[in-house]
Amino acid sequence: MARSTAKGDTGKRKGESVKKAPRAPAGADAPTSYAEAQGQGGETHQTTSDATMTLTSQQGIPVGDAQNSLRAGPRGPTLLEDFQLREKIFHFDHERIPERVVHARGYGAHGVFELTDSLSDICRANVLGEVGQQTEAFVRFSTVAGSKGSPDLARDVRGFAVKMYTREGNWDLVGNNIPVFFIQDAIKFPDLIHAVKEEPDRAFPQAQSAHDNFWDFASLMPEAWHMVMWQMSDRTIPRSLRTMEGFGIHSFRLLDQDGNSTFVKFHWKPRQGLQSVLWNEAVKINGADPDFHRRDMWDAIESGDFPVWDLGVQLFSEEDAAKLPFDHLDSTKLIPEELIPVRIIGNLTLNRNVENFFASTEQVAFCTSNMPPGIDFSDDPLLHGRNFSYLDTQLKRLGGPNFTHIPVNAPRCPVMNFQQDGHMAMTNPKGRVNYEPNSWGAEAGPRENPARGTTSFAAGFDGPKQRVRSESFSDHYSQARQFLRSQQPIEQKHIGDALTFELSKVTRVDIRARAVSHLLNIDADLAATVADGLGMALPEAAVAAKPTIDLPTSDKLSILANGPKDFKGRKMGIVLTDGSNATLFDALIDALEAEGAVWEVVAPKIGGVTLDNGTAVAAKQKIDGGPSVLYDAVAVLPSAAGAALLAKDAAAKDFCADAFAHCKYIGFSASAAALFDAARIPETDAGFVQLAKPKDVRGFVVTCRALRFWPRETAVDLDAQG
Ligand code: HDE
Repeated sequence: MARSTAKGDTGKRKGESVKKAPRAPAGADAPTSYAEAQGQGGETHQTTSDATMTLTSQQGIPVGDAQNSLRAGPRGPTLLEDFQLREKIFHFDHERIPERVVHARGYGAHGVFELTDSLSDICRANVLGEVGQQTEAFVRFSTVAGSKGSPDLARDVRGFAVKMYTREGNWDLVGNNIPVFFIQDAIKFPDLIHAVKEEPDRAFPQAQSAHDNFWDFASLMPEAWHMVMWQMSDRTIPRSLRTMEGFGIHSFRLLDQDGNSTFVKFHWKPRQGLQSVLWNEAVKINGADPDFHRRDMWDAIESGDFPVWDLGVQLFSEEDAAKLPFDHLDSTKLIPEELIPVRIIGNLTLNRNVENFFASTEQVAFCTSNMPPGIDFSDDPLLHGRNFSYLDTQLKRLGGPNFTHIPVNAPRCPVMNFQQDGHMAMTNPKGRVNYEPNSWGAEAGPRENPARGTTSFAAGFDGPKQRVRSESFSDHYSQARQFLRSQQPIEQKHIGDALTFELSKVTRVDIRARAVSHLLNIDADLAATVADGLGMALPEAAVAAKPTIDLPTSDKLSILANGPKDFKGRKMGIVLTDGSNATLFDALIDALEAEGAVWEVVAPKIGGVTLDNGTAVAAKQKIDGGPSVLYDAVAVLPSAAGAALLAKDAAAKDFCADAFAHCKYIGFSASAAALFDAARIPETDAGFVQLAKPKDVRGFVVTCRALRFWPRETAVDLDAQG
């Protein structure tokens, strides 16, 4: 056998192992250096300017053969001398950084925040003062409990973390898609997270709260039960990251030039409207497309359908706060919008996908204490714990104190101080001076600036030092009841179904009973429904620190009352077969595109179909790869022969049966009837729209704006559907 040797950069070799060296893709915009290829700027070491770049080691040493390691003879041992092999494997071995201890599974995108209404009268932060000003932003959405590779549709709270690169430094609003939290004091956070994550001996279940440990903990923590109501609602199975609200949760302070304070709670409201999936659907989406949410976000941004959220603020004074029937410093409480309205002051548009997931989404480091002068903390004890935790966790995750040098974390305004050195320091103070005060005149470097710098609200404290929970935090059930009763009946049913499902996964009967004992303090009917669903007798109500009071209901707490007004950005799955009606199909896609909706053809073969006028249409999904759970509505338009064929196909029958069970609007051609029969769809209802002629399609798309035909749900009643 001939030796494999590289001969110059033509890559010519002798004998049987001759292979061409891989080439970088040619193209006018091919990067000319590693640094450029990484999008990180910096010095350019490689000067090759044509489109064919030479592969190099990390040290810039040109590589002639990247296919074979250096060995003593063709069948001999590999040599330690092979620095190319060692460097490549060494680097690979160190590719992973610790995943986040919570919120490990996440997805990020770049965007811009624009202020539309100035708060300059009450807040000195520039980002909230100058109307029309645009501030670069990065957002990372996440689930909480699952690991990095867990599925997107786990029933879980979603993180909604926004970094705004303001002119006065980074402002991180690290929120969730639920406006309250499980616990009142940060010291309980490790317990909460340990309880919800996989159980430590067996390392399962992954990414779900439906297990003994979570419900054991929750049932011993009365303060958790407001959040539990939200968690068991459809808020935790959103249709898309684009259709969720975001909340800063805590009260913060806005400070004016004179140090006067106004309390504020932050809200992100999606212009896309609120929308969720059903639990039975979520379970199936996780199998069909575990990346459902990230794919949806990526596709929307790539197609130019940029999601937008309005930023709203609830502003209130110390006196307003004193009049609230609960303590606003307690993160298990929200302030209903009916009590303090949300004022919209700006909007956030996500308009650019990341170029590299690791560089941006994985390395982004949020910290609740990142806020420009003019925004300050309230005394929420949860918030103070977070301020410590986030900085601490970045050190562990990103490996040193210089994570602010990573492009996604670096402020866009000047950074000037005398902090230096440390692992991976990319910038260091220049010149001789690295301390202050100093007397180096023109070279003295930056100095503090009382007029521009951060100030804290001058709150006075005179209480004794003690470990104590304020009496004002002790009403645990009234807002839980308010949330439940603010839901529409179908949403209330989902909460009951979800509780029943989750508790049915709890093996210890006493834990189930203790959980239901809290429900008795929230709503007797809900408790009875869940107890019945579990097949158990009603327990005694949990001992309540304070009796539950009836608070007025609030429409803003319902998803269905705050849905979209159109089908824009939603996706239709269109089932076609050979011989499907071309005029109908053309009319349908015209109507969908006019609405701003997207569509995919689902066909028996991925190669596509030939319509009745001879037109070939490519398929996006083969029928078993595109189940109806991936779509907001479906159109089933087979030819008669196609329907007969599909009627024998399990995936095609599931497609229809699930679309029916999940209350989706279904457009259909007359010949689809054979398939519906085979799918055992009992009867067509008002959620079915027959598409006989092209003029029928517009009405169908308008019907789809309602997203689901809910009356069907009570008829179908999927077992354990949440
Ligand atoms: Fe977090 N949380 N958290 N959290 N949190 C983290 O920081 C923590 C809390 C939230 O996309 C960690 O960088 C404590 C509330 C989001 O990178 C960690 C407490 C809210 C993200 C941490 C809370 C959140 C995190 C893990 C109780 C909603 C993801 C990785 C006092 C307002 C950010 C990291 C991203 C991440 C600690 C409670 C939201 C360990 C101690 C309340 C969206 O620092």
